[in-house]
Amino acid sequence: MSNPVVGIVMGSDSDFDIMKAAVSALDDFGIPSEVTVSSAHRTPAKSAEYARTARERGLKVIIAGAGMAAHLAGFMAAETTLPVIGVPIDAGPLKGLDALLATVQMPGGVPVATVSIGKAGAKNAGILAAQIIATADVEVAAKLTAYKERLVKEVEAKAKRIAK
Ligand code: RP5
Repeated sequence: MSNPVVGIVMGSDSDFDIMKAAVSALDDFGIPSEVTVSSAHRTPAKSAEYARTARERGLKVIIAGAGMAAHLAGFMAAETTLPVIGVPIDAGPLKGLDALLATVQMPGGVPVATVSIGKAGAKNAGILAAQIIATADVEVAAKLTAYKERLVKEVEAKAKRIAK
């Protein structure tokens, strides 16, 4: 199996049920990824080290998912020049709005590409990472084109099913 090019990090194992949508999306495009748990608050040293060494370890994109006061993606973005995609997780009583704001509201100079809250966001994070990889990989680009064509066919089939 080839070396991972996308690092998927989450603040807790309780995020995995949602974050596995990012793993599957990358698997579907044949992009090798690695998965770990690391928290901006509970294991700050591990999170910083992960982000600092990501490029030299061969990663091209980091996907960081966290809930509540979700600082993981921003924390990683502070420590790397790789693109960081943030997935806000609906893990607490505020149903992800807390994580969305904490992830998306980065100060100027340290971007985090924030996707939607929860499973759709995790899936989109995987697809967005594939699109970033595809800027320099024609095979992945072709798979993305085929994926878009599948989406069109699926919607056409749905329209046919309910049309009157
Ligand atoms: C965040 O706190 C994690 O990303 C998770 O979404 C949330 C709850 O974590 P656990 O208490 O379930 O470990 O840091």
